Amino acid sequence: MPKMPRRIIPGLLLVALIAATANCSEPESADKMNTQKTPIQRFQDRKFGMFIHWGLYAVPAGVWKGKYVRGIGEWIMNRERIPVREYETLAEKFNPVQFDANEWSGLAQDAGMKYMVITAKHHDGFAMYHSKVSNYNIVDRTPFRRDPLKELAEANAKRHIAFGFYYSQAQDWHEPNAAGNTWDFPAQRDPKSYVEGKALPQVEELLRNYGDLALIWFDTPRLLTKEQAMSLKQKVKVLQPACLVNNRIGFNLGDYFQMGDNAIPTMVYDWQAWEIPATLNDTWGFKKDDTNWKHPRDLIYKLTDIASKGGNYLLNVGPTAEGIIPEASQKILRTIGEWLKVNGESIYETSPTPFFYRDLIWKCTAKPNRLYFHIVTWAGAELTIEGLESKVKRAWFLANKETVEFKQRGSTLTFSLPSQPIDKYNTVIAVEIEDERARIASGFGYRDSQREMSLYARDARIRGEEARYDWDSQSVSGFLDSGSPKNELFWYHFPYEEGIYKVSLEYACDNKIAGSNFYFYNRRERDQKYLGTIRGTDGEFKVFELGTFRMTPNIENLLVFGLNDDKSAGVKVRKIVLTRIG
Ligand code: FHN
Repeated sequence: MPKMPRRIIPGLLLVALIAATANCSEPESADKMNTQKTPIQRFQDRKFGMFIHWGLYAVPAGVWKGKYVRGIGEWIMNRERIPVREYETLAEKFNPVQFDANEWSGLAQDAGMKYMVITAKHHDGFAMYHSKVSNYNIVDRTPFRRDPLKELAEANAKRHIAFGFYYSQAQDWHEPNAAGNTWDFPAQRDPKSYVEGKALPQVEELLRNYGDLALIWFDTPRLLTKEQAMSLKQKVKVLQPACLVNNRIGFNLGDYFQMGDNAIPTMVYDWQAWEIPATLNDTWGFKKDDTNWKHPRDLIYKLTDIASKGGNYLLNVGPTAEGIIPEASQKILRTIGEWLKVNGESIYETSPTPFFYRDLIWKCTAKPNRLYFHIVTWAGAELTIEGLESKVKRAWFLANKETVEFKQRGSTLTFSLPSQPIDKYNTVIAVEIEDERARIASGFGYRDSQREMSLYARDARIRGEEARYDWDSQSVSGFLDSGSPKNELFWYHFPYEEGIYKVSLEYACDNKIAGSNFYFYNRRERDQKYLGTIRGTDGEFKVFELGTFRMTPNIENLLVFGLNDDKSAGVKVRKIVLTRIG
């Protein structure tokens, strides 16, 4: 990931080319939300999208030759080093007769998702559409013989859901000259012949034959040169100037920035448009044994948190080989959709919080003359917001439209609340303010309050088969040593200023299970590392200092807490606090 702040600096060739196409009228987008806005603004307005990983890997669904295969489902060919000739035979078994484009598109609509991105070709190299470039595709090789992407393009256009394609531009395990397949093709590669012979012409097919596309979603650039990446971008911009490309095209050529998978940053990221691809369980492609579904409360929280930090949430479903989006995913998505039906105005077309968050009680999104306070942990009879200088005219709950009583003294705003939440997941208070943009008192703005910053377990990306977040104790536990992957909590943290920070860790541990080793480090600056031993706390939450860390403003900072031990697996980790001391 690039340093920040950064600008996208396209090569001269690309500049010339885009200038040459600038006079072309922008093609009509399927998304009619606001044609006055630029494609990137329309992208940012959508906020919530459906990602679909669907391909031949849905046939084994995480089990190969009777053995459960660890890791993400769509990587099964790579993990098991399945020879091309053997993997190809999965196509004969792929017959998703229950696929219904209208149902999938309708589910996205019910979930309140404004865009959809589906795998046209993932790393396994199999095209999920009718490609003339390679007959390794769903129409020519499977008994299904239909082009589901064409059907989805039509279904989404009817619903005004913006549509885009995932395309694995460098990894193609089916091709000897692409990146990734070292078991069939150990010899040296000629990526040029793969890019020119398959990737570029397939991207062209997608741009020519499926109507107006909102974006092409490239992934894992590996092996490709800058010139090759630029030729892909050119292809997109020449054929559909309004079609965006994501930053995983490589070389900072993207129209918008991509966070890592499931990687929610700890604070507002306002340098450019961005998106987080995320899973509903622990895989992208369908795995029949993966039922570690995230709770709708967690997902509504994440959607709110991401919007409040300025990003988009691209949430994945992994349909089965029969063409069904798993029932559990459907249920979860519809619950989110119900919440959005009532509270959507606090998410879509919003800009990020003007405030710094000091606790886990509320989040904020903004619009001209409006603030939305999302109460994510019910605070009881009152909620106090410090630092708002703009005069509040009125306040009301989005859930029932009822007025919320408030007092405003100086820059302290206090709402009177009922004892119980109005919405069981996230009660939103809409506030009308006199100023178009909220005026925030010095020391309370999201950029100027970083003396003390808490990294909560709730906001961490959690890795590990058994590790789970518990909302009541606000902590993660279950650090059982299950081999691979490891148990880790990740925070994507980019302080706005360079400094020395005192780091402390808060956890609770029963005395009898204490004693295991843990680590905490910054993956970008590996010398900033702490190794420690879990101590007993009589089961109470206690704070332990881990020393001082130097941190620079870089989006590549990745703070990692790790513990892999059956003995202390039950330790409850609540948060890490960073206090600036120099
Ligand atoms: O390797 C892929 C993975 O299979 C999946 O498609 C994700 C989605 O963001 N992208 C890559 C890993 O980052």
